[in-house]
Amino acid sequence: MNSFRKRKVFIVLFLLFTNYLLAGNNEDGSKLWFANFLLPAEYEGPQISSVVVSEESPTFSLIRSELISSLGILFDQEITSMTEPDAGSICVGAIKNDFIAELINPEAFQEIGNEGYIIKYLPEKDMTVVAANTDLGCLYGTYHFLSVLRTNPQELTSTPIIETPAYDRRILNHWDNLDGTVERGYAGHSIWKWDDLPEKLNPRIIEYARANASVGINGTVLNNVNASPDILKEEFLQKVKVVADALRPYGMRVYLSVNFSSPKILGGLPDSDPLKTEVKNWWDNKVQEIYELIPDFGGFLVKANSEGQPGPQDYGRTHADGANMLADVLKPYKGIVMWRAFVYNPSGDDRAKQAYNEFKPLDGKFRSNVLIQVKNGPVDFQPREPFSPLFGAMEQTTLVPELQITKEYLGFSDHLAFLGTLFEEFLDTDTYQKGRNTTIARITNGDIFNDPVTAIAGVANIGQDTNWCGHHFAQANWYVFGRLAWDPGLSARDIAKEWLELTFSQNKRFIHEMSRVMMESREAVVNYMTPLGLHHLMGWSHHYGPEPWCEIPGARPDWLPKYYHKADDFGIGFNRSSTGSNAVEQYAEPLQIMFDDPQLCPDKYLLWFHHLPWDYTMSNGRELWDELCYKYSEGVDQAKLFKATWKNMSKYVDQQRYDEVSKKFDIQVKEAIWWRDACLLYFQTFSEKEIPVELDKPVHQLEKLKQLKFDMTHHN
Ligand code: BDP
Repeated sequence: MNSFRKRKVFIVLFLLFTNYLLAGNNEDGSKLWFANFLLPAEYEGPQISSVVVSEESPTFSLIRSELISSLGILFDQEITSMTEPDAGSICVGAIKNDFIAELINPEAFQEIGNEGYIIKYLPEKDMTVVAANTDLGCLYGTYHFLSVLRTNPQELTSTPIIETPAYDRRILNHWDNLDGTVERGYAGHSIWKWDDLPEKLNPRIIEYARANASVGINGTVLNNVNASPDILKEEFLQKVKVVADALRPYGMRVYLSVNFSSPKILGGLPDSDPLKTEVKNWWDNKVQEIYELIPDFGGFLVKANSEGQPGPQDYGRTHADGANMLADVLKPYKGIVMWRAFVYNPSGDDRAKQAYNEFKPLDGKFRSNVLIQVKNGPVDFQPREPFSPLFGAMEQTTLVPELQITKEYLGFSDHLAFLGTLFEEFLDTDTYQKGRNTTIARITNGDIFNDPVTAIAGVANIGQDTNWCGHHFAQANWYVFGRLAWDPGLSARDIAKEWLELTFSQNKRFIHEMSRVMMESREAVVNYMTPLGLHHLMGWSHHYGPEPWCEIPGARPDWLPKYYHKADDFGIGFNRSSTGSNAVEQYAEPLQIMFDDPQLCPDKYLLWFHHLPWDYTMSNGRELWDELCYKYSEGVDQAKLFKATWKNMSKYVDQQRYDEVSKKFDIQVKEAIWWRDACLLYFQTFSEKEIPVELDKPVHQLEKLKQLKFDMTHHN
């Protein structure tokens, strides 16, 4: 070999080696946001060599082992467990413990409640203290300490960190069926593995509990809202008990979705009329049976008289009659009822108005342990919707915001769409219901109304896939739900950065570039799927891909895209203004006036509230048709840019995750183009206008797109 070639080989080998060092070993995503890494050389926070956990309980022993193993990795040294604190110790304990009281002023504890905590570094002693009123508070403090140690250690030595959660109940809703499938799940089968229970617990359930506790999630509804009555059979309750026992040390309480007809189906009663004594007795006995097995059981989630599910209206009773009966039965055990407001009926003129119309008149009629669970938007978890007008309108009822973490309408687990921006936009929206700055977060977390208990729910995106959520970046949606449920004041951008650091790499360029991608990603999906307030354009039943033309003989009209986009020769959009369905009336002023007038209505909601001519002049001077073309086009460009950005990230991430995410971006770009072409070509048949010449031309033909048939099996 001549010396030039030798040098070339050497350079190639050298590059491969450095690449290997930088990228580290392959990661399969199973570690979630607990990536193993050493603290960087420039780390200047406390040096920790020992752990003192002052008390004993299952939760305290978790805290001890978590600190020993995590700090051992971070400091790359053995961390000892001691009984007396010393310089270099981290001390964790509850206020009732004398030695913690000596280290931290006990008065501080009055404010932090049952789940809050204080993290304080004592420079004169060189000790870090994590203190709380309860062992659960200490657990949350421990996880927060570990996260701050990795992402922002200066914070630990500057001022004490004092945290309390905004919502009392921060709950995941699993739409897991008892046969192991997951409704709208795109990450494999259910992690509960019901068939193995009660004998065998899936070890992943412990990791799941740890992950949830690390972001402050404290409850989980185990089964689908389209609930099988079988969940309440003795055989299943034994399984539920085993899961509940496993989750308990992590502060996770178990809840169940129940089928309103259970007394009839399981108990053999003639019906399930909530006002009948024998029906109530049946529930009484069932609830007693549950609490004997699971003393801290959280309560029920109920989807009633919605999409074919049974409910009190089957017997001429109201939602309040049904919810209150269950609430009375649960009350002695401090259980709650989360009753969903997701109701709509094909006979109404506008689906977006119906939940409000049914529930608003019931305000003041619910027991104090009934919480009404309301989806963020008035229709159904679309890429963008205005908020549901119920928020703020029910002053005497506690409302639970329901967010969807699984991406039923945002590209399943194939597209990168960071939902932090969606959740933030929603929680920060001012409802104006009680004057200015009555945001949805403040309306629902007890700031504005005096709710006895508050809650927030997220429909989980978790399954048996090795990387838990189907797409590596979809883990961030689970993470951000937890973080915002704890503190809705946090910014989505900061959370994205924090998650990237904990999950992938501390490299500044990587975090900068990828947090930008994450922050733009949901808007990109809105642009290439449903810009300018369009909604519900997706495929029938599976909800994947564009089908704005969809027609199914005999189908419910409100399940078809045409009901929503109303494209015709004149224009496009749903007239919900005062000249149309008047859904705007359900909002407080000044929103009502704003939404009602196309000149004042924000572009992002324009076609949600208005049916406008194709040549309508937008605020930027473009014609509506052109603007639509620009938006679809922008979405495709954004997806392409994400893919290109990721291409430059290979040196910062391991090969396996790099490759897997690359493949997802290939799909995302391809499907963004599919969405653009399908929607523009179809709407063009009405507008009869040209796509602006400066934009990319469609690559598909409408007739061919209409003929596509899907095999959805690979998506589950
Ligand atoms: C829709 C889903 C459906 C759910 C329903 C619900 O398509 O699978 O059962 O919401 O929330 O988004 O009850």
